[in-house]
Amino acid sequence: MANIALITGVTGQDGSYLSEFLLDKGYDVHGIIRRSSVDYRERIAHLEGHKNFHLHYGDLGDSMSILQVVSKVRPTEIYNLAAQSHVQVSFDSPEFTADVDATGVLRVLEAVRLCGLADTCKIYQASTSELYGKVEEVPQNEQTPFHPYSPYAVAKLYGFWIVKEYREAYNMFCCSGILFNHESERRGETFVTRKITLAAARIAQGKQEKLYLGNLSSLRDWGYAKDYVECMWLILQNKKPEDFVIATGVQHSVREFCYYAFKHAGIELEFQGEGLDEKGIDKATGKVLVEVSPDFYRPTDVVNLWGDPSKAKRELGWDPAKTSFEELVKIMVDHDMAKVAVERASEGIRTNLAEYLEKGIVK
Ligand code: F7E
Repeated sequence: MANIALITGVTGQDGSYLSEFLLDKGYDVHGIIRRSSVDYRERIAHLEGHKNFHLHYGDLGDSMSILQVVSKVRPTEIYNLAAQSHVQVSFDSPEFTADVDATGVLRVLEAVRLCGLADTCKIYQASTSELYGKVEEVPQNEQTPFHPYSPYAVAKLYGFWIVKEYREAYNMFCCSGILFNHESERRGETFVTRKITLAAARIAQGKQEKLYLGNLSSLRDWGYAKDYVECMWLILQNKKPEDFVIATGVQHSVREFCYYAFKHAGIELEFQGEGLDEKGIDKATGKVLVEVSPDFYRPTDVVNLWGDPSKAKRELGWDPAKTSFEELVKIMVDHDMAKVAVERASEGIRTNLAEYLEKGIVK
């Protein structure tokens, strides 16, 4: 039987990398996109026109649209990546977050059942390290108790449990990947890593004065999104439907990410002070480039995420060390240095664009 994948959230960071990965493997890839008058298809623009890549309108908040697409496509694998994925936003829009991130998962599972595909269609659910929230153990593995600590995490916890329930109640091949933070040059600009790499590039090229951040001491296990989509696929190729932690096993603080990103952009920072008074100062000039703002603090913040990927390594043969933390920072900063150089060139400002073209960072 031909491999037919259906991806919700295809326009996102992970959806775009997963589409490329599955197209390379010879899959027919179908993506669900929402109707919108603004163009948000930048990450998949290069795939449109590929003979095996197809897009359908649908919305996780609208069960009929999901049912229609599933019955038309009759996928052999579904990757449910669509979500309201911003933790801070979930405090402002908790109901919307619950509808999409919790009930939305149920809509996908029911669509598969109602279309009579329960025995033939495998389902991957994008779960998250945010389930560990106010952590009860460090590092976190598949046995660590959950303690969700935001409306986003609470909604995602429902998604995790409803997937497990359908697996046990209806014998469906559906599983969750408990993914720790995964970043890339395609990461949305309001997540902390991308916010930092873009700011470092803009400050280094004279386009921004300062960067304002929230909790600099927050700890994360950051991996490269391109490596993580392989694992989503491996989870569905496993003999048994099971849940897996996907992480690098290495932990860094927001402060460290900031230090390395600026360093790669040519600026050495020194951090001084504590809490809201902490500042990142350019060692060479003494200028304050990073400040802390209470605007970026959350009502409850998850501060100690650190994953243990042993099970994925052992049972899926997945390599969590493909891209190191330093390489990830470099990939993102190189990309954003080039992006800012292009912006400056279009404004008629002299840049080192030629160097970026030569390196293949700008195409
Ligand atoms: O925050 C702190 C912030 O927004 C990371 C999503 O993909 O990964 C992501 O969720 C940490 C937090 O990601 C700023 O308080 C400091 O402690 O980049 P983030 P997240 O909340 O970890 C998980 C696995 C998901 O599932 C989510 O969908 O950084 N932080 N200053 C800041 N965060 C932001 N956004 N902006 C700041 O200025």
